[in-house]
Amino acid sequence: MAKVLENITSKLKERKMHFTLIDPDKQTPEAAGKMALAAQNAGTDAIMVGGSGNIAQELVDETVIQIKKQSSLPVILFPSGASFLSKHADAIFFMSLLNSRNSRYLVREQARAAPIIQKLGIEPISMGYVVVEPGMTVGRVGEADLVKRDDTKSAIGYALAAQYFGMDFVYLEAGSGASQPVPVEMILAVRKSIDVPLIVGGGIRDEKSALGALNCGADVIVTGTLVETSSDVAGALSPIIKAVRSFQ
Ligand code: 1GP
Repeated sequence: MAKVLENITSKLKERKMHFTLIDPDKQTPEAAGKMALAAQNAGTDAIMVGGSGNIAQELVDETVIQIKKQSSLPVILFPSGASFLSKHADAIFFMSLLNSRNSRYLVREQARAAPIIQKLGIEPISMGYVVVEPGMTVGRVGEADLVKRDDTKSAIGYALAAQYFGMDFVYLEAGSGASQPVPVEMILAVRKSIDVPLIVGGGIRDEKSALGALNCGADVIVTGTLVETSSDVAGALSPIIKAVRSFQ
């Protein structure tokens, strides 16, 4: 098993995890590095670098370089497409937006990126990505046939399909900045149906919503907007990470 996946898999046997999402488009690379360090000090386990915009590869590169320079956390790319790559990243979520109507987001961007990922030597971590209402920008840009908030059956179907495809993770996404996170009933039902680790993100901004997702079986919680909008990143993340660590 490759290094980053192996680390995450062995940690998940002991406890739940928290990943911090940084969008290269939202601040300078320097500021992204500072955010990563603050998130590390608060106890986050990894930095995901991603965004739905059309981001220049140099900016992705510079952002990853600064995060690596200022923190010692693993950096995992969370790409919007085949040009969202950096050889400085430790790994990439090699993901398919399973409920996209456009084959571009299911497999075509991935087919363009795969040989480059191989050449750059970035560790691919396979992930099935499922976008739930409200879906926000990623739902729109990714042309997702959004899973309705009460359609637990569809969520289970996509998650189980991901597992049967052999994917390492399932990610239930409400969309960055969502007013409500993925419903807890949906998380619980999906968790009961699959064996692979479950990542949950979108709209988690406080301890209560983090605990809701964790109690229902989320293995990894992702927060992005909270970090972007806070002047005290460590202070904002601490209660959420405390919730994550309370499951040890
Ligand atoms: C988006 O799930 C992540 O991909 C994070 O969402 O920005 O709402 O925390 P937020």
